[in-house]
Amino acid sequence: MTQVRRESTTVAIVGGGVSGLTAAMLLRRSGVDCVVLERQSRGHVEQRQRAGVVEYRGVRMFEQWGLDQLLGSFPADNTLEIRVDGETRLLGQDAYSKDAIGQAVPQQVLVRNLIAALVADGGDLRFDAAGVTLRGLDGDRPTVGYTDADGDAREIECEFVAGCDGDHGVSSASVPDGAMATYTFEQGVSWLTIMAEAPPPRYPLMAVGRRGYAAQYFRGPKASRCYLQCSPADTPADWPADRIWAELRLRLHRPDLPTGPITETEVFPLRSVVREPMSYGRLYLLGDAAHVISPMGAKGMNLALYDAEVFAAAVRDRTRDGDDSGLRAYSDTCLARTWKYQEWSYWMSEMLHDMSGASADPFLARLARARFQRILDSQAATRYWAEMMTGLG
Ligand code: RFL
Repeated sequence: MTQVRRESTTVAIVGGGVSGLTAAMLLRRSGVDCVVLERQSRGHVEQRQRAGVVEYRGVRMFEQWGLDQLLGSFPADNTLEIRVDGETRLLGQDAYSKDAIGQAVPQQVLVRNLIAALVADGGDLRFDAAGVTLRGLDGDRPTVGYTDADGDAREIECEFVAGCDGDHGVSSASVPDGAMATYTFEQGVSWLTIMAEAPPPRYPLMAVGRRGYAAQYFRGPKASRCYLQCSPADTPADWPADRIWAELRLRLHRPDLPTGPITETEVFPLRSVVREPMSYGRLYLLGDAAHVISPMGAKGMNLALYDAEVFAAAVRDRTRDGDDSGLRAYSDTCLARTWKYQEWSYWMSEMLHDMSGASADPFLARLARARFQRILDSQAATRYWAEMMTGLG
């Protein structure tokens, strides 16, 4: 029988996405040992396209940890263009929004930069880690088992496990029944998500109107992320490139929309998930492992960054000063922010879809338009919008 290779570390991090890599980076900065176990290859995680903006709070976080070089050099002010039946409305033109500028960073660029910086710093990143299992989470020394890229069985004993492996990962699934509540909400709306090699608009562009919701965002000087509200029964096969571009032109009211090769499409049901509490014994859930949020408010990656910082600071305080108050408060601290942004993303998502006729109820459609108008008319509502966009809310 082949022997299991055993070793130990302070924090075993399961998942090498945004939350896992950021937690690893901040832990290393704090002098805390950690090992990252990622199921996929390095090439795979470096290519995975998703989010695109680090909000102002996140930019400030990277600056405070001396890591702002990881964010690249595309400033993103908080301006959003929303076309309502073809008429432009600009949000984020107020002084508060102008003062707190985020950074346009395609998620895969941030992931690539984090991996390169961790490798350069001697960080322990292990890709192609198969069959991760978690044991002894309710004891003092949990263990994480896995099979490495050479097929060898390994086991890491640790003080803490950071579950950074997304919504369907092994971390949340390892929590015994009844120890954690899972709140799930299906919005009943689906999007066709599109990556295209086509120049983005000047500002992130959303459009509402009777044909349904649509959006186009920056993902690079010649790369766009686009969304089209679609039937939940649709599949990518229902949306050949010609149909996508024709529909985007109509919904975005951009007859001259520059096109380009479409590199990826997916049909994506809008849903939200929150797990409470975000910890069990020595396991702490971070990012999508703890909460999935509607992409409407562009907050998924930003919540993951927040969790990573709260977790890393709490482990640092515990290992350096014996102070475990941060770890005890971890779940409450992160859940307070999670629910606040869940509410905002839901509010925004419902408003913009109802304005596009998603509810099929003309009364609700008119209420949604009145709600939207309030953001433009009321200084207090404008300020609230800005606080949430910047991540300072
Ligand atoms: P990730 O980035 O999914 O990373 C999880 C990692 O865990 C690995 N893994 C495992 N590793 C080892 N063992 C296992 N058993 C494992 N199981 C899984 C996976 O391979 C992966 O590498 O989660 P993390 O770190 O929590 O980060 C969360 C963000 O990725 C996510 O919230 C955002 O992408 C959400 N999101 C957006 N967020 C924004 O802030 N702004 C946006 O505009 C935005 N747009 C989006 C999005 C997500 C989308 N999805 C999911 C389809 C647009 C889309 C289309």
